[in-house]
Order: sequence, then structure tokens, then C-alpha cells
Amino acid sequence: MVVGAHGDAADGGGGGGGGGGGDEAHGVSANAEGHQRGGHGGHGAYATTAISSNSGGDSGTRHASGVQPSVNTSHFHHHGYVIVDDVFASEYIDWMRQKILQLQANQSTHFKPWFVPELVDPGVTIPNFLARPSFNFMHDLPSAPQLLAVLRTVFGGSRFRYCSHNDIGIDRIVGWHKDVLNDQYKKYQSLPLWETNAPEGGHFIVKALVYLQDHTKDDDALVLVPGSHTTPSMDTEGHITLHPKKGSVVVFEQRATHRGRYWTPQKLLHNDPSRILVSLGYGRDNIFTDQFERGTRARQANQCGAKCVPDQRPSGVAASSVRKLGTRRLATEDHAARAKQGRASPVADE
Ligand SMILES: O=C(O)CCC(=O)C(=O)O
Repeated sequence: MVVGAHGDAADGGGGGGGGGGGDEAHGVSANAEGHQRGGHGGHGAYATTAISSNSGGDSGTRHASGVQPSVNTSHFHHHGYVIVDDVFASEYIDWMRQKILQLQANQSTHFKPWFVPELVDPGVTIPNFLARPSFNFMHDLPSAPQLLAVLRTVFGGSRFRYCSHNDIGIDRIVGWHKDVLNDQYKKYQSLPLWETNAPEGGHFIVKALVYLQDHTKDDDALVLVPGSHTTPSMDTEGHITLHPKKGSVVVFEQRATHRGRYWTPQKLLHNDPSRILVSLGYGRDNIFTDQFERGTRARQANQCGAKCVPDQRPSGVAASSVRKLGTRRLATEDHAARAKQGRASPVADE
């Protein structure tokens, strides 16, 4: 799916639903034209930018909290994360949660943290739910108008897109890391991630985290080292615990050093309600995101096996998604140019 920064991006983007992994289901697109660039406060004062959250459409009204969320973009740039409250309606979160719990047994696989013995770890993962037909009730989530409005503000006018990274984690134990390609997928990431004067505006990929329960009164949500997105260091000094409320979205720069919750014996002894996290990745529409997306798709395809519908879309700009939103000319030309540079490759190559 292509997601961009255009003001109309959300219209109809949530459509689809069906077609697991099909581009139309995730189709939103846009360009930076027409996007309000002003008012983001730069890197100076911690300005809060009110966003216009809804350009209409059914999915918007179904998901939205009814409150206009505001995004502190200066905070995001300084610290590498921002919590945006009131993005989704509490009822919508509860509804998603119930449906996920019903599907969990059939769709999840054990999540293997590298430091907790499997026998005592309850965590499971559902990679690439967007390519699973049984999750079609969530296939419009990446293009929910109010989520795109948040991201549009975070990306500050530069063209961006959904970059295929999506999963659901249930009771996962996740240690310190940065979200970069690892193991056999590292090869996709040939560009240095922390270079100044990097091409095409450099690496700018974020993850939007939607916790399907409230964390205002526990320490169970994301733990992150503020400012760590600017350095390859894995130093965890100064880390903080975030407390998103139900309906909030945490947007973080995925190079930030972060972790999920730790394992403790209490987690086994107590029958706490499941902790569910839905994650979606978006990146500036450039070569860094291309590389990350290709590696991510390869990884997710391996993790999914037969559960996921194979993704036939080209990486980079997905022209068929663009078509839906009337930015065809721009995006198609862009796609052609990128293909010429060898940047937009079909996933089948992988
Ligand atoms: O489980 C969490 O809260 C964080 C998950 C995480 O580390 C990630 O999304 O990369």
C-alpha cells in the first residue's frame, strides 16, 4: 500500500477490506501537494499541531474517537516518539480486541524472544494480519483517516507510505532493540541508517502502535530511550515507560532503542487479560523505505507460510493503490521512474 501526505489520502482508502494482502484493500496514496506544511513548530518550541482527522468516509466515522487528536511533532523529532490520544474510539478498540482473541488460537504462532525459555513464555504473534483473509475486519486500519491524519502531521509534508510492516502481538515479551532488518533480511538494507546528508531525505520510518487496552495505570506498554533514534548506540540509560490510554496511538521512529514488556513469574501466575498490540509501519517514500519494505515483506512471507495470501504488489509505489485515489499520474510516473532505477521490485523477486 502506498500512503502519502496528501489531504485526500484517506478518502476511500479504507475501502476494500477483503482481499487479504491485496493492494486495493490497503489502498491509500497521496502526494505532498496540498498538504498543510505550516504549523509544525520545527524543532524549536514543543508546538502541538491540531490535525484535521477525518476527510469523511465510512471507515473514518466507524473508527474515530470523535475528538480531534493533536500531535506534538516537535516532541516526536526531539525524542523519537509521540503519544497521540483519542485517535480511535474506545468501542472500536474493544471490538477489534474481541475479534482478535477469537482468532488467536488458529492464527498465531509462538513468538520466540531470544532470552525467555519457550516453555514459560506465553507470547504469540500474528505477522502480516493484512494478508490474512480472516482478519479482513482490520484491513482498513492502515488507511483509517484519523490515523493517516496523525501520520501526515508527523511526516510534516513529505510524501510517505505504508511500508508493509504489520503484526499483532499477544502477551509478547520483547527485549531491547531497534526496528531494523536483522539476520538473513539484513542484506536488503544496503544504505547506512545513520548518515547525515543521506539521499532522498534519509531514513524516516515510523511504527504506529495501537495497544488494545489501557496502559495509563500500568508499566506494561512501550519502554523507550528518548533521543536514541539519532544514534546506533544501544545504551538504555534514561529509558522511560509510556502510558498510552485506550484509543491512543504511539508513533515512534523505529531506530529508537525500545522494548516491550519483560517476563516476570507473575505473568505466568496471574491470569491477567491479554495484552494485545497492533503495529503498523510507515516510511518516507524513498529508497530507505523501499529497502526496509522489501526485507520486511520477505520476513513476513517466511513467517506467515500458508496463512497469508501472497503479496504480488510491487514494493515502492503501489500503482494500483494510487489509482483509487486519483493521484494516478503523479504516482504512476514516479513508479516508472523508480522502476527504471531498479527500486520498485515485485515481491516475487524475493
Ligand atoms: O510490545 C511492545 O510494547 C513493543 C513492541 C516492539 O518492540 C516493537 O513494536 O518493535
